[in-house]
Amino acid sequence: MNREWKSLKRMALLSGVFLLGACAIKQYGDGTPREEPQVFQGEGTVSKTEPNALRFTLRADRLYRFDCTPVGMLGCKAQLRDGVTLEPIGAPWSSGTQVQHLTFFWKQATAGDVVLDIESASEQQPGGVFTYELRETQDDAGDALDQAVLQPVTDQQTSFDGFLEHAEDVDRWRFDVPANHTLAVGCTGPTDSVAPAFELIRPEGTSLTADRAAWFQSLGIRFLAAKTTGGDAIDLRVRVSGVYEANSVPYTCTVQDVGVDDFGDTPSEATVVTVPAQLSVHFNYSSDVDVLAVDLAEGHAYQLLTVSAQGNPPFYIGTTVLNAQDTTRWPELVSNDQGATFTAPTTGRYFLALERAWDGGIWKWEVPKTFTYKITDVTP
Ligand SMILES: [Ca+2]
Ligand SMILES: [Ca+2]
Repeated sequence: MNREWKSLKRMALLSGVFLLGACAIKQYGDGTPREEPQVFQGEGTVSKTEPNALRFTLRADRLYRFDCTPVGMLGCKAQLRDGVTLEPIGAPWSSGTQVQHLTFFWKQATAGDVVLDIESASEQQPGGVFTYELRETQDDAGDALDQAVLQPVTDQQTSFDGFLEHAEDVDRWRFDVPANHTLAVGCTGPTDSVAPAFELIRPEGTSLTADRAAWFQSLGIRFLAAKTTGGDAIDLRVRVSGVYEANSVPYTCTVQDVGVDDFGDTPSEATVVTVPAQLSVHFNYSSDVDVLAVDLAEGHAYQLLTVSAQGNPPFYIGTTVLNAQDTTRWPELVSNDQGATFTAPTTGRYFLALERAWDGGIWKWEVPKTFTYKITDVTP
């Protein structure tokens, strides 16, 4: 899994040009017939002193996509201008010199001429040749409830590409997830410093991940997970963040159904177990919580012990004990080779919430694992 994530990331980093070119355009809307989309293609030359001014006659109220591929110059820089006054429209778009292919989008409000001044993105190599394509396009996914675009999800990691066409763009993708299954999603941008913001929501808009975000630091990919108890759809909402704001930027999202949640996340969903108990517990994702309900006797001491498949205690587990009313908590009792010992102050129902401990120590950043959990009465 580690390797798959890494290779995904490497692919996203190294093949920016490929991703830009391969980004599929999906249609949504009311199906009203439209005239054939405009497409312009060609090539041009940039000298050391003069940009190449491309002129196009465009339609009103359309989204346009411009692609520039440099040949013998270092990246592309483009300034959009009004076709009559030649006044600049917005700031120039630049690919920079690392990802040399430039793609950007703009909404053309009125019909008429525009001019695109094309230059090299670097003064160190100011002249050269470029090829371009300008075409009418559509947002790849809308943000409204009925504009989400369905993406397949399986128990294997799969990925798809999207585009934030402009600073206000919000894309909504939809996944059908079986009841009590956990959906895991990570989205990356073309470089480490350019990543979109994303969250998982219910189709009607409630956030499922506002306080459940987790960071797989060793993989460098922010990874969100959520489940629906009823098997409803889960939506992924992607929007600009940070340096994205000045650009049109592609992104790649990886999705996986990481399986059935073996134990509920809250006391109301807890599985009742009888002491002494020995059971297998699996964390579906890094912020999964598995809650057990136990009946304990006043003054009795209980050992809470975790054992991994290798026979060692998995130190990244912590047990938080809650009393039945959730008025008292004993947080994150340690899971070392002795286990934690909990002495019940009164006879009654307690909840044991097992979750990943996020303290320092590199072993606590491991990816989710299955372990054995033992509850034993060790009253002297
Ligand atoms: Ca989009
Ligand atoms: Ca759980």
